[in-house]
Amino acid sequence: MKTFYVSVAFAVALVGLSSPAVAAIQLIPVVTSGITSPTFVGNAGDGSNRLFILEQAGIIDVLQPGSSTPTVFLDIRTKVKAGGEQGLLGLAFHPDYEMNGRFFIFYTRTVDGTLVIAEYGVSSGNRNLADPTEKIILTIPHPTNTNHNGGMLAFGSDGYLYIGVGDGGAGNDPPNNAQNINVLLGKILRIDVNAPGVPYVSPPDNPFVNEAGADEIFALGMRNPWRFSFDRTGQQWQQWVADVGQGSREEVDTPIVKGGNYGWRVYEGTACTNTDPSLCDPLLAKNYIFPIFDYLHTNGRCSITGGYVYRGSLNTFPAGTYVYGDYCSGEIFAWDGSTQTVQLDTTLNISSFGEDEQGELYVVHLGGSISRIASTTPCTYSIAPTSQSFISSGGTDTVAVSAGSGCGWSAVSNAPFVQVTSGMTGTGNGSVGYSVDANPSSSRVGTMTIAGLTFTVNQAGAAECTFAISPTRATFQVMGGTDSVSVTAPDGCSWTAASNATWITITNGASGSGNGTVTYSVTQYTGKPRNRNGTMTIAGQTFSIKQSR
Ligand SMILES: [Ca+2]
Ligand SMILES: [Ca+2]
Repeated sequence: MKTFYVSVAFAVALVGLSSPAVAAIQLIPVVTSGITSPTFVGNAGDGSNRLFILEQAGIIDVLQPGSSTPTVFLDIRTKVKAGGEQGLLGLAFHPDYEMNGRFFIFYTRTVDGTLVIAEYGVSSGNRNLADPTEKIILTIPHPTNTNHNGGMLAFGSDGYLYIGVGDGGAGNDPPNNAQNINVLLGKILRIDVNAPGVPYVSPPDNPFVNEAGADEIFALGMRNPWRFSFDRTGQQWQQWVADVGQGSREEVDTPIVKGGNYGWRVYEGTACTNTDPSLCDPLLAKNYIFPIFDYLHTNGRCSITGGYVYRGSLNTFPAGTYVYGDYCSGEIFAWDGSTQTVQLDTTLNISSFGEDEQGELYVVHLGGSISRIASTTPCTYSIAPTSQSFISSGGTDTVAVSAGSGCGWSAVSNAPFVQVTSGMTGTGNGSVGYSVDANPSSSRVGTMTIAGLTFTVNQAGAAECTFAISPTRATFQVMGGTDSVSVTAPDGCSWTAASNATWITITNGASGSGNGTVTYSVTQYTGKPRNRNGTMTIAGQTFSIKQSR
């Protein structure tokens, strides 16, 4: 963010939003009061579906799912110098937060404005309160100006903590910090916070390890990388940095490559700043990595606020869309890989975007609100059937899912005896396959959750099954013949029929459930002695056959 305008806390007016002619998104208010100058929203990735909100003055709030009233998670206002571009600016939860409770913050220190990366932990007794014990990870002197602090923290797919640091402020980076590999200003840093016994180490493959240059640097040439994110898909998450421009161009850089030089202060976006005009020689252009796009300060635009690549399942945007905004114009943009489009033109001062655990996106208004970005045509889902009954021996079946194009869903079993065997996830219409285990005990009910809907499995239990056969015996003459046996059993109770003699053959009904019939044949008998006796085992009962010559 280039400038925090006067931070008067006012009830956010979500009225007054104007929409483009074909509005695809809308803002759903999540928090509209009780927070002052919010700078970020994010999630802990711990399955709790809570949101965490930063207030610039030095408060982290926690918001329970479904609530609109956050409560204080951590208050470090006494440590933070806030106002303008300074304050509590960044928050990242450790990838194993659910296990270790570790999280990291980025703030500007009281008195001197030094940038501080610090670690905290959740309190041992209450997951909605942080332990106030601070562990300083890294400090970066930032003595000259109050602006261009950067402020973003996020973990990459490599488990390392990435840090966006501004160039130290003023216009045109007077000390040339962003191009100086010996200072941490104007950089993307990457550190390992999992090394035992030390606050951090630099990953051994950082570009300036074992050579000139600060070991923490991952990429350089940044002006004010206020917000960046990782596209959480694929094995290696691609990093997207929105680097705030100076007087004319706002830019987005991706991917961020190790040791890459993203141009500032030689270039602002794709334009030569003429601060170091000789370096803009086209022959030297290969030294710099240019943005994938930049946009001009037209229509009141002045400061990009980086966002996220959409990977949610509600079709809020096409999958893979990069969503971001402009602090001054209030516009929310989408980049589809080739074109920037205005999705919504708001009156918000967009200080940040954020993601929930499902990958749905939020927009943060510095004036004091958090809103979820939603489609104007939300996804709807249905399943058919909604329940199924199984016999005690179990079985397999499928459930059809109906969903709009682009609407994602998942299927999980809530019962240990039911397994989802196919269609664990899908988009649009699809099918879920599942299996049900045999049930040796009493009848039972289990559910699956498919596309957010409940599917019920009813299964009979073998322990409740009683079987009777009628008749229980038969007599045949020399020529043999065919006959049948009736089985009486409760619905869902499965049984089998087997012959125990080579001269008795089951011709139909070798298995069944509930009431049924077994038919069999008896061969001709000409041997000795005069009589022979054989049996079948039907539903656990013995059926006797006597044949006389
Ligand atoms: Ca070095
Ligand atoms: Ca650049």
